[in-house]
Amino acid sequence: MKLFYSPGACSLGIHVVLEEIGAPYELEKVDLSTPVSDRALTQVNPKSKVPTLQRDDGSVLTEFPAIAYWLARSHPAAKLFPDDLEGQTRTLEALDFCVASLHMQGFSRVFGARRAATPAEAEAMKATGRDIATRAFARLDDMLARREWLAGDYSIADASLFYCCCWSGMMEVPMPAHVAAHFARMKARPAVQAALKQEGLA
Ligand SMILES: N[C@@H](CCC(=O)N[C@@H](CS)C(=O)NCC(=O)O)C(=O)O
Repeated sequence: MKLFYSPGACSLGIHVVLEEIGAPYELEKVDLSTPVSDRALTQVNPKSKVPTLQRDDGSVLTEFPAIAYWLARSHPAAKLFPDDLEGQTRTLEALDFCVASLHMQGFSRVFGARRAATPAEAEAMKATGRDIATRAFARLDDMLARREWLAGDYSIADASLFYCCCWSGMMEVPMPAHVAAHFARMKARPAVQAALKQEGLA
C-alpha cells in the first residue's frame, strides 16, 4: 500500500490508522502548494487530494471515511471498527461529524480564506469557519465527557478527530477540556507518535 500524504494534513489520520494496523506501507509526500495540474498525485487521483491510498493491486481509494473503513475492515485484528451494528453506526456517525462538519465545514473555511477575493471576505470566512469548528468541538466535548473514545472503544473515529485537533492552535480554535484530554491520549499512543515522527511533526 502507498499513502499519498502532506505533513499535518488530514492524511495524518490515515497515517495513524496505517500505523495502528501494522501492515507494510509506503509514503509519498505531496506538496499541496504545487498547482493541481503539476502534481504527480493528479495522475493517480484526479481529485488531487490527500489522503489517497493506492492498494497493492494498484487500485486507488479516496475520501477519508472510505479509506479508514476499508483499512479497518480489511485488518480486523487491529480492532479499529466494532463488530456490532450499534457500535458500527456510532463509529461512522462520529467519523463523519469530524470529517464533514469539523474539518470540511469548519477548518476548511479558515484554510480557504487565503483564496478569498478581498481581506473583508477572508475575515468573514475565517469567522464563520471558526464558529462552526468551535460548535463542533463543543458537541464532541460533550460526547467525550462521558467516555474516553468517541464511539466506545478506540476506533477510526478517534483518528479523524486527532488530525483536526492538530490544527487547533494554528487555526485559533481552542480545544475544550475533554477534547484536549482526548488529544493527549492520542499523542500517548505509539502509532500516533510514529506517524508524527515520520511526517516531521514530533
Ligand atoms: N473530503 C476529503 C477531504 C480531503 C481534503 O480536503 N484534503 C485536503 C488536505 S486536508 C487536500 O488534499 N486539499 C487539496 C488542495 O489543497 O489542493 C476526504 O475526506 O478525504
